Amino acid sequence: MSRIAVLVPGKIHERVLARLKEAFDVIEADPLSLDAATAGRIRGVAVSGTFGAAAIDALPNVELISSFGVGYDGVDAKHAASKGIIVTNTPDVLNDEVADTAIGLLLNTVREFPRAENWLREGNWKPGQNYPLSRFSLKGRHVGLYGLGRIGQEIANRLAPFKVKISYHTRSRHADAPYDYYPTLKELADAVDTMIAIVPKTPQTHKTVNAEVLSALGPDGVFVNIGRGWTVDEEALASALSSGKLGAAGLDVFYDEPHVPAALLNLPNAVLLPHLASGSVPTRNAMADLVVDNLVEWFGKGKALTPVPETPVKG
Ligand code: NAP
Ligand code: 8YV
Repeated sequence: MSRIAVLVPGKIHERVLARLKEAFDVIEADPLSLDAATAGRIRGVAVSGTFGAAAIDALPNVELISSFGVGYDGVDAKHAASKGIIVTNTPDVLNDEVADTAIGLLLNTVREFPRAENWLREGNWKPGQNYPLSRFSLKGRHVGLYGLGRIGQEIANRLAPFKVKISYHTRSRHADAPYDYYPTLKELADAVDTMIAIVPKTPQTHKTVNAEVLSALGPDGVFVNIGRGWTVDEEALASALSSGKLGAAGLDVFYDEPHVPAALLNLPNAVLLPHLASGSVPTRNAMADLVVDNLVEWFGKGKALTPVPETPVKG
């Protein structure tokens, strides 16, 4: 009997490919370039990146699209749902890694550790010469979390021992969260001096961190983004950082990756990382396993492990 065909439309973690090949007939191709017979054989997809409506429509018998990453903004999940197709993502297995990165990025931004290390490596540490004191400290800060989901809650858990005050903004209040809730992002920004964004890329979050929000954080304010670059007006951010309206920023994500605007690259008060928050070998392996396990469970037992909320309930 021939094995179930699974399409891999582009580059993906090598463990996904290796494990898929043990269980499925893996076809590595662009869905729009397939002949009708091959397209008709494909029942599953494993994707890292984009998989839009045209790609979905090109596969008449696809049942499940397994997406690498917790953010699945590259996959047209609504269109898939309208056709009864399941979309899965990789939640939870990366919470700790991403939350750890958020804390590291926050400390690097506030205390300037990357700049200080560069200063040392450039041979500037000589008798009588010390790196200047950092302008900011984490001590006594009031941190506002824009997003208090799976990862946001882990960031909050890690912030508590730093003895900072924690508040948050989401659309719905978490009755059990011991933090002050602000019903709008602007109200949160007015109340805090430090903001960490960890919200998904949706039409509602587009450029919500704008000039008004950044000014509200103020000249001693710090902004960290570990969610999606989509959420930030990058021009307004660069302008606020260069004019001193905002103190400093730490960014793991950008609007048009891998493009990082020169206006940000040139700023001394911005710490910039290449979207690596989940990027350790163990965590990426766990994400890869979940991508494969969703396909294996669906085709073996008729139940997807981690369907996204848009997906029709099946199995
Ligand atoms: P999650 O559990 O779904 O949490 C999302 C949070 O965002 C919730 O608290 C949600 O609360 C809030 N939110 C959503 N839309 C909002 C809006 N319009 N206004 C205000 N709050 C809103 O997701 P997660 O697992 O924590 O992941 C969050 C995102 O982080 C992912 O979607 C991904 O884009 C990003 N991420 C980035 C990296 C990286 O490498 N840098 C790694 C992992 C994840 P309400 O629904 O109550 O509004
Ligand atoms: C990954 C992420 O880097 O999970 C997410 O939403 O942004 C990151 O963990 C990305 O998905 C891998 O391409």
